[in-house]
Amino acid sequence: MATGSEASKAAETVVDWHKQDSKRMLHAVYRVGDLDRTIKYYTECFGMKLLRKRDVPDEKYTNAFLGFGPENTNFAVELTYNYGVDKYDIGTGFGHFAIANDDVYKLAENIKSKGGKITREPGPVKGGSTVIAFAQDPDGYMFELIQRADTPEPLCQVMLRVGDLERSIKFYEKALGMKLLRKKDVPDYKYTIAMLGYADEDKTTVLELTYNYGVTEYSKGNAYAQVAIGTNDVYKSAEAVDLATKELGGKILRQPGPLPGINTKIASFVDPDGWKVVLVDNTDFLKELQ
Ligand SMILES: N[C@@H](CCC(=O)N[C@@H](CS)C(=O)NCC(=O)O)C(=O)O
Repeated sequence: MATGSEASKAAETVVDWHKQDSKRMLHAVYRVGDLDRTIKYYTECFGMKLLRKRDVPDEKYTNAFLGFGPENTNFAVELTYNYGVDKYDIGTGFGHFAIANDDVYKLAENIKSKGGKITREPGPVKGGSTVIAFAQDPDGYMFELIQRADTPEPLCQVMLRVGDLERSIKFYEKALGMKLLRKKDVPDYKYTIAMLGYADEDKTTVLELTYNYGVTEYSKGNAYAQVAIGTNDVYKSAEAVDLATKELGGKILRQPGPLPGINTKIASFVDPDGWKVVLVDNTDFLKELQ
């Protein structure tokens, strides 16, 4: 068993590693029932670009990557189409992705004119002043549209609901070296949100964790899969995750190592709520893009 001083030394090593590492949110992975339908919707309604496509017939699936900029600098969505599966259950835990735009009213009009669905008209967020709207994609995934001046990263949030916000904040700080960028309690609407990430929330993609007062459990469904985070060393990053899971919950799913076939080094784990994260070696990821 680790003595007290060994444990605190391990914690210090982890903090040092997070400081040295260059972690970055790479993409969110989820399943869709018709790849062409989603690509059309995201390019026409949201203005995303199709960045790459990869068919893996041996495993009977196709991936498409879309986003607002190249994957070596920007966040992307990685859509997965499993041959023959046209419907998924999104569950109650997944919240939304978000798109920042300098004119949400115009964006919402554009979405409607292209046949897209606006489920919440543009206007100030309840309990605040930022202009938001919500759009729903053909599979039922929600996209919050957020009014914000020009930004290098329009694909700006992945929102997930959690059962204990303080536990989640500690977990993402310790396991992944994320910073708590902002926390906002909205008692009138009985929820608290925390923005976590690696740079300012108006310049990069952040994880938005939402706690609804009194709600500790959500269903995960089978549609949303995970976020991928780049790191300079999956082995060292996995050690940090391992320590965090021992203290706060969650579990390593895949020990760090190269993926058979493509040799990209990865590790994966679930957080205390069961949300999955994949760590991907930064250098291997750039090679995949070539
Ligand atoms: N109960 C909400 C809490 C989170 C929330 O309300 N978020 C704000 C955006 S930060 C929102 O969706 N507001 C809806 C509105 O203003 O119409 C949930 O779980 O989604």
